[in-house]
Amino acid sequence: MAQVYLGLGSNLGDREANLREALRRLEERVTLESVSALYETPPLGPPDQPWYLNAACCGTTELEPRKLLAFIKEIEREMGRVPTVRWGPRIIDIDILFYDGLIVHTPDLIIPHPGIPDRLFVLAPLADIAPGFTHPQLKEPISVLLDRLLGGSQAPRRVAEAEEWYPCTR
Ligand code: PH2
Ligand code: MG
Ligand code: MG
Repeated sequence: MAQVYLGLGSNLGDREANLREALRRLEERVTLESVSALYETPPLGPPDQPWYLNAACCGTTELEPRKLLAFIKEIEREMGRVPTVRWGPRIIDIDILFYDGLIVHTPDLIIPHPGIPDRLFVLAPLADIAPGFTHPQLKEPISVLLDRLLGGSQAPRRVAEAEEWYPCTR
């Protein structure tokens, strides 16, 4: 059994409903322990696309990393995600952020997710559910990574608390 942290994003259609649907489908193989607040964030990448809603969750799973990736890709595909330009708009994006303290470096899977220290839209929701989690390569907790990236500027806007948008059963 592994503990995993996942990042979720959507900037097309009913973004909140898409994130909710993704979590609902994830629950088939991932036992959710916590879900972050919902954040509205400006797009990283091509600027001519809608703002994103982003969130993060934590859960346990029996799936090994590669199987978890395949499961996630299947959910993205079933929800109607179509291939587009790098960092282009998408109905749903689910990224493996951490898988226990594991470090994986293969062409199609990198864990921890390489964008974590540079992305407010990942760090802000992650800090809700795992402020003390130490990044296995950077050896620093999420809260420190977030504070450094913020550098005094404002955190992304919280648009809904966890209980409001995805009340967990536990
Ligand atoms: N995901 C991307 C590219 N750009 N921008 C925001 N604000 N949020 C995202 O989740 C995001 C992005 C590629 O996965
Ligand atoms: Mg992504
Ligand atoms: Mg992705």
